[in-house]
Amino acid sequence: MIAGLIRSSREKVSSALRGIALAMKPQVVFVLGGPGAGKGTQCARIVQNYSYTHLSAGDLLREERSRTGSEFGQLIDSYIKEGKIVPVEITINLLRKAMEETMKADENKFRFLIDGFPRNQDNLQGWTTVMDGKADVKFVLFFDCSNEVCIDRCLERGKSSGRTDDNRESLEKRIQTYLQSTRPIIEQYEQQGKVRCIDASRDVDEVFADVKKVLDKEG
Ligand code: UP5
Ligand code: MG
Repeated sequence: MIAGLIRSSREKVSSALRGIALAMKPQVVFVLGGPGAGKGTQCARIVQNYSYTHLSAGDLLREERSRTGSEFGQLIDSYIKEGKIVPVEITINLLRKAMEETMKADENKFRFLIDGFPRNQDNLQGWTTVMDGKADVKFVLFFDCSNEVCIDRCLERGKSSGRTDDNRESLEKRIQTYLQSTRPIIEQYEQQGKVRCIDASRDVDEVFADVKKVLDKEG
């Protein structure tokens, strides 16, 4: 009987350990930079070459905006057009759900590129409240690009993108928001030695060559 009990507790412990091994803590790289700096383009390249899942906060918000029955559709729509930052409760829920679904579908997918987030203090606080201890932020990949280049790229894309914020008026607001709210977040991470800065004004291949150097070194 005692042997049976020991065997059963051993089995419980080993099954719990298996559970821990399976539930890897998400490893996160925040991807930041101005509007049109090339965050999405470079994340797509990274996904082709490394085992990361790309989650663009902007894409998740645009999906939620067009989801039938979403109670936030109109709010998201007006925030995006105005280049303002959507309240974090909405964004963090979308990110958390996307991370959970990804890991549930494949336990090996625990590395995430979180693109376009956190953009302000509210975002950062929301992340800390919900994710502190549950995910590790490895570093911030910062695509550094002049405002002029950013604006030109988005205006060019605006000819065919259908994005409601790829027009000069929205872009000026997006740049202002970026300078006032997002740059201080990047600076905060910089002080912690967590920023990997990439000159994003060059062509896509040159930028990616530098991205590779960072990822090959730091995973
Ligand atoms: N392009 C890319 N790289 C190039 C290169 N090296 N040389 C020449 N051209 C290059 O690229 C933009 C365009 O430039 C493309 O046409 C590309 O081919 C070309 P892309 O890779 O899309 O740049 P990206 O930095 O991803 O630009 P994006 O417009 O997506 O940046 P934003 O940060 O402005 O947009 P996002 O989708 O993240 O957010 C949109 C809005 O959503 C925000 O303004 C905000 O209102 C809201 N939002 C929140 O409220 N909270 C969030 O957490 C996230 C978003
Ligand atoms: Mg993008």
